[in-house]
Amino acid sequence: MINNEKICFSGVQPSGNLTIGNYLGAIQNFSRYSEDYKCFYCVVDNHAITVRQVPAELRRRTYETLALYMACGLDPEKNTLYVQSHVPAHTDLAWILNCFTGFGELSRMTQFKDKSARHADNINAGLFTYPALMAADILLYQTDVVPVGIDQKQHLELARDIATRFNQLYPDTFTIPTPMLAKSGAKINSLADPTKKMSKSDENTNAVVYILDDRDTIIRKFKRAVTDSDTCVRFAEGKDGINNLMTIYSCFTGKTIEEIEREFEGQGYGTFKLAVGEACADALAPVQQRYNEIISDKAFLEAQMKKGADEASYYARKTLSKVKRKLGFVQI
Ligand code: ATP
Ligand code: LTN
Repeated sequence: MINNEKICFSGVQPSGNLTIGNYLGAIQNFSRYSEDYKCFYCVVDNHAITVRQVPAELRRRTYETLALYMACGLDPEKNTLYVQSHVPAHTDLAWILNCFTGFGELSRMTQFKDKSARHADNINAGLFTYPALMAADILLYQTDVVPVGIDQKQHLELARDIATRFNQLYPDTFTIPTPMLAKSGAKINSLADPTKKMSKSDENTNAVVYILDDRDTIIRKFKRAVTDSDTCVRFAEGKDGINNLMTIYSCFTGKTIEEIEREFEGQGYGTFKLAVGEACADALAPVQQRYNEIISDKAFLEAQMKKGADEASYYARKTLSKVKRKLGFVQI
């Protein structure tokens, strides 16, 4: 608790251009917690270097991700918005938690298995121990809730296990966090292969709709989305492409699946895909407009980074020094 408010933490990697998966599964939900929780939203650059990054792009995307947080409605006066590497307590606690995390546990993480298959030339120790850093991010702030997409649920469960294990040895150290998945939108799939998650690091840019894509590009990408040989817009098993488009349409319009089925009864996929593209472009237009205003003001963004890092450090240091005291580290 901070000032009688429960605590919310989440993070996004500056590892690529953000997608509507990041938006619907995570960032859009962040602002829902702003009113009733003390929120920390972090740009997790330490996580991003578990796969190789081009330095100039990493730097640019760090600014962009912070600007997008604000453009998506996160007020820096109400939320602590900051960059992970500006608060060294994250990596400090991560080392400690590494010593409380099992090799077997880390070996079971599906993200590690996926990413090590995709980056077979660079299976580094950071990629392997990444969930301990993620646990540190969360536990440093005595976090109660963590809004994330479904792909992060396994990491959250591990964070809970690490915290519980630590608390058994050293009672009352960490709050046990709860994952908060979006009601719909917790898993948005690729437009090219709708059985797989839409991912910002996908090489096929047609499979992915970026938050900053312009209207024509968005509509074109939805027009090309892979569907099936049926013609009826209905949510059913085996219709992964249509199910995904219906989920996206539902998230952007607030309509239920039943309402969408009725709306497009007797109409073909072409009309439906155009409607999804338009709904998405309409919803993103105000975000893009705010983003363009914010991103051009680098001094403002840097001032916000500094303010966020100072605020976050204050709370992070409290937990870190408690942990070190409990472990028996000499503090001077
Ligand atoms: P990468 O491709 O680099 O692994 P990513 O697109 O998975 O990146 P992250 O930075 O790892 O993005 O994720 C940020 C947040 O967005 C997380 O909470 C994650 O669960 C959520 N998220 C990412 N992709 C999707 C998706 N396709 N559907 C719903 N939520 C998603
Ligand atoms: N692992 C997450 C990003 C992330 C995160 C976090 C999310 C790092 N630290 C803490 C929630 C809480 C990802 O790859 N999407």
